[in-house]
Amino acid sequence: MTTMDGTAEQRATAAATGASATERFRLDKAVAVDASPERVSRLAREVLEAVHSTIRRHQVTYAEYDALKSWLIQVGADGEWPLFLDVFVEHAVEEVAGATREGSKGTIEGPFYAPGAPEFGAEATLPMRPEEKGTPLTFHGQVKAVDGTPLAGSTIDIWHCDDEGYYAQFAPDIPQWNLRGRITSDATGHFSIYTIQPAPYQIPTDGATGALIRAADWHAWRPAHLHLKVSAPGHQLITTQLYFPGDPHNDDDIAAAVKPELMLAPTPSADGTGIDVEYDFVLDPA
Ligand code: MBD
Ligand code: FE
Repeated sequence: MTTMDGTAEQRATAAATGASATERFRLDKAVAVDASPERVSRLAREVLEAVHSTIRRHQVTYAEYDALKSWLIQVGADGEWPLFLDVFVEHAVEEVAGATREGSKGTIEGPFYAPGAPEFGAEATLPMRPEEKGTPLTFHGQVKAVDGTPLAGSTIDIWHCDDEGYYAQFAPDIPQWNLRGRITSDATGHFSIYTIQPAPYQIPTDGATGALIRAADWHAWRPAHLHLKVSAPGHQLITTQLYFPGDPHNDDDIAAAVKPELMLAPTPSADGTGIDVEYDFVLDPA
């Protein structure tokens, strides 16, 4: 929903979305990492030194220090740590993690993945509401190894927002698995997915992350994207996103997650009602 002044109406509140994303993270990812005291000390010290030097360089005042404190408290109160970190920090972690992979490019996961989506064969229509709005999208492709061998029985776990920018399980009144599914490639590694084109996504503007964006006069937009996790036995899982040419925010994604290799090349569908895209995934050996 975009109003005439270009701001989206908020149907999902930042705090409700944040609470869901925080709970999701606690269930799936909150594991202890086995880091040595030396590594913890080095990383923590360097981050703190960067903060100290920013304070000195810009002569930060007590009023500004207290504004920072209130803001950090509010990020937690709104449950927005997953959102804030995935939007502003995850891209650097992904860059490091993906640097040595030969196969398809990955990019950030973001805060809205939910494991356990419904499973399908090689040809699937994603779960959607009877009157699901949006341009019909057909997505074909093949999963291969780096040497070109087709990967039969690989899993394409796809999730995306609806035509208004809302994700099932992170906005109210959307069926649990809407626009989410796990597709299994056929004997030649191929798959076909029928869905609708997702809308550009505006991160919640009514929470702490939105307050920072407003105070800094940034914008809150991510270009329209499909999220995917592609995996096959004996191969490395890739987490990625795919984008649509012409989106106004492909060049200034607030989450810095767009890469040229992740741009789709849609063609009009044969019946003229939607678009077709083709994209192959190449997985590195495990
Ligand atoms: C999203 O949909 C998203 O993909 C990311 C990375 C951050 C916030 C919302
Ligand atoms: Fe997203």
